[in-house]
Amino acid sequence: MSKPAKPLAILGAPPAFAEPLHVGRPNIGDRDALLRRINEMLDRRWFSNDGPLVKEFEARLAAHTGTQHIVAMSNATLALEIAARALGLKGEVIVPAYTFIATPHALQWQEITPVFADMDPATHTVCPASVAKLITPRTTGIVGVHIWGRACDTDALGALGRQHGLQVMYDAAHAFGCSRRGVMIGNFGACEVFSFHATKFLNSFEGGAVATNDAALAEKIRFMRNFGFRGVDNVGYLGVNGKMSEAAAAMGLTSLDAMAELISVNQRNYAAYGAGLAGLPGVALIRYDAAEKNNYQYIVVEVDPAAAALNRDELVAVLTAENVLARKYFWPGCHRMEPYRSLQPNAHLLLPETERVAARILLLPTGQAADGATINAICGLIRAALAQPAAVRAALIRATGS
Ligand code: T4K
Repeated sequence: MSKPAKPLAILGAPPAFAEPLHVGRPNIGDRDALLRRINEMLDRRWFSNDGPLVKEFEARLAAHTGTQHIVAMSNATLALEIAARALGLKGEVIVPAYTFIATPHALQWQEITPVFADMDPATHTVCPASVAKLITPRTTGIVGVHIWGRACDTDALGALGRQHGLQVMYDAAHAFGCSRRGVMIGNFGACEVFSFHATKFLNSFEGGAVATNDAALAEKIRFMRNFGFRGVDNVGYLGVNGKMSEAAAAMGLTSLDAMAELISVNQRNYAAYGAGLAGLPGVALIRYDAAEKNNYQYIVVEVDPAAAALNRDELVAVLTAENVLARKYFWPGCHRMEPYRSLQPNAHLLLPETERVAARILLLPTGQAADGATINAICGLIRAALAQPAAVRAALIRATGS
């Protein structure tokens, strides 16, 4: 149970936290081990281009996921672009509207049209029935996204791919260390893409990787990552620079060493939020299937405006005033962001669940930067706000002058 909260900042009290509390504060593993790796890298004078740290990182990622091939990249967005190109995607590709903007951008950047499918509200992942309705003669692929590390319905998406001759790949930016029916993410579809951005529980400052069990695809992706070079003085493909640096791999390896500890911190935080928010009408933490592996890196709260005393936006305003920078990922949905808003102005008509759920979600701080006392205080603030909705609403109206 959380402690009684102090008076709310939105009602004129000082904020609960002097410094902003961010969602996505990076985890740091063993600092000395990181600095040792960086020092060794400096001594070697080998900073990039498939260096020993990148090779070690790839091998350890492969061991963790049980995937045959891992190709480390400078970030997940570029990894998605390279994977889509290596798979020959063109024309139209079906993606969820409820995802980070990088998923459709990686396609649109290559003049492939992302076609937005609706979500399954139970999992927040793409709804296979919605995908099926969007397949046209121009469709070449499906990109599923394992939102919050909860796996897509890979059986249904795989079946659609086989039935219609489409490539199926996954944006697994959230899903390193997660499983579906006991199989680690990294082993589904033609390939899967991880992100190791600073805000991910396992980070390499910036970074990503393509995981695949297809040797020919992995080889092609490796060449594309390095300008298409096939040995010295010979370019065999159109390529780009998607290489991971040695410094990034040093951080990635240091994160991997700490992975078990980072997941247990996230799990502990998830349990603390669960206890702190228990019993609040209309306020629900999303559930992670205890039978699967999950990294618990996101604290995702769904606020039902019909049952909760305040809606999501009101709660975010309350928390922001306290210096708790809750985020509304992935509102308002990619279809409502440019260039898609202009290119596909009617997309929302086919996305009722995305529209409904995206307006309810808020994310709260977790990871090593959030301790038990912080989480208790945040839950106390939410409880206090929900206990006095009329006062909060009046304060919000005064603040916005409307
Ligand atoms: N696919 C999906 C489904 C994704 O979610 C993402 C990225 C991608 C693909 C692409 O992966 P990468 O190309 O990035 O590898 C953040 C992250 O930048 C982004 O990586 C992530 N998803 C997304 C969910 O969250 P923003 O625009 O919210 O970033 P920003 O700068 O607001 O950072 C989030 C919070 O973290 C802020 O409150 C500040 C805090 N922060 C951030 C950084 C970088 C820190 O405290 N320290 C830091 O160093 O996207």
